Amino acid sequence: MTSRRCILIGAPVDSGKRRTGCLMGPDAYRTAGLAEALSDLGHVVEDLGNLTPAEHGPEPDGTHLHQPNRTIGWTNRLIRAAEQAMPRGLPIFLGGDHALALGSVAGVANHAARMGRPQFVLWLDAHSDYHTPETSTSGNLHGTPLGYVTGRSGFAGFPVITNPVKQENICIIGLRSVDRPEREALQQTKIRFHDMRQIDETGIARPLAAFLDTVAAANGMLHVSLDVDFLDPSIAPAVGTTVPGGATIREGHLVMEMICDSGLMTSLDLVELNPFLDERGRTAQLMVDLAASALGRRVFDRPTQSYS
Ligand code: 4U7
Ligand code: MN
Ligand code: MN
Ligand code: MN
Repeated sequence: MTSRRCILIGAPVDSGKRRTGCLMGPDAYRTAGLAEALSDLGHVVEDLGNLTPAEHGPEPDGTHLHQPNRTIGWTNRLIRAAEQAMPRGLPIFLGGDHALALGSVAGVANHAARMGRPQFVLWLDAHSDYHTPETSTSGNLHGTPLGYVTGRSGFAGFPVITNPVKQENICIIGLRSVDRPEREALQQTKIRFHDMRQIDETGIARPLAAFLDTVAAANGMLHVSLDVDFLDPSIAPAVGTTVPGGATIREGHLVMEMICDSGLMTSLDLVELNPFLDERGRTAQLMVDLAASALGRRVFDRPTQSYS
């Protein structure tokens, strides 16, 4: 694959849920050798270090939401970071919990709009993260980024979404835990979603290939958001929200290898790693290996494949 400038952006967001520890994620990825893995593949790697949230108000009393204002601060900061990085290279957002995607996706979508190109999002997750602050019963904002970036209402105090990602430009793969209000809302949308039962039946390559074809046909920009809980907890234990029945190591790598072959990925989130829950760094290592697959690591070179 052609050499890219990979811009590592540490985003130790830990406000998206109550169980803490994701703030250690960026340094776990560094310790697991992310920069070295990417430079070994011939890429130029630039590490911007860790961001801090933009200035924000104190947390309000009497709300079911967990740390909304800190999350607003992060969102403002990450939109700016994404907008600044996109013209220079391929940003890799090192989470941090999935609340970071409120900012990363909103920011890359602003850049795509400036370029006059459609933004697409591939969401690899056990959960659909399509809540709004109003529909969320947990009050955990890491369950809301797809609701936010598609322009759902209910995000009072958050930066206004100027370039919503079109529903039909989103594909979610890996689902096995969807709350009732999310399921009912999701079924009214044009979002493509594939649960694990479908993956069992068709394999993971088929729905992914169909989505990548659509992105290519539209000359789209592709943001990939990889939640650790996409993977089965037996291979990726370092996550607060374990749901059994997730993707295998090979399914994870195949997704990343196909993304690489497509040449379409323009930005990437690595989210929800909680190193405090890890076993000898194996989840951090697996996430680094998956990122390497997305950026060209392979056993043998193959001619460009058509999967559909
Ligand atoms: B993650 C949940 F209730 N839906 O809203 C919620 F099941 O970023 C989970 O995908 C959200 O890990 C999970 O709290 C957010 C819950
Ligand atoms: Mn998620
Ligand atoms: Mn999840
Ligand atoms: Mn999670």
